[in-house]
Amino acid sequence: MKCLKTILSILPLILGSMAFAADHEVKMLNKGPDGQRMWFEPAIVIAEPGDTITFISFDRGHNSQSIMIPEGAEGWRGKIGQDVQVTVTAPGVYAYKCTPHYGMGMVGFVVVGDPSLNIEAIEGVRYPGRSKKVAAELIKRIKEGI
Ligand SMILES: [Cu+2]
Repeated sequence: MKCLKTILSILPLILGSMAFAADHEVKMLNKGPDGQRMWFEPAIVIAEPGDTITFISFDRGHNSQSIMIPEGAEGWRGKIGQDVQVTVTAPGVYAYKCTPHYGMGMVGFVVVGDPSLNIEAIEGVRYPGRSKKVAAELIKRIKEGI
């Protein structure tokens, strides 16, 4: 009986913490909504600490791998052609890529809380090929508050 009481007393704490964590879905696409080739949709996710991001293998041949993340955060490397779920805890901006299509502009960002914490480091990344232009446009939007 004591055990049940303990469970009942901590249950609201468990449910409470779950209720605030949202999941954000990002589709990995061959073609974006504006005709972009090789695209994460949405390319910018606004999240809160504790939220999860699920990268959906909508079209084949893509993955999601972190490039530059806030201090104290954990990086990730999804397998090609598979969904991957990431929990974002540390505040700041997370930059990630699709490994095979990075040079084709397949790059994306997750903003957790205040982007100014590490936006300079994110801007300092040497994005290859078409990602340079795509990242610059997305970072501009992040700085302008989307
Ligand atoms: Cu890809």
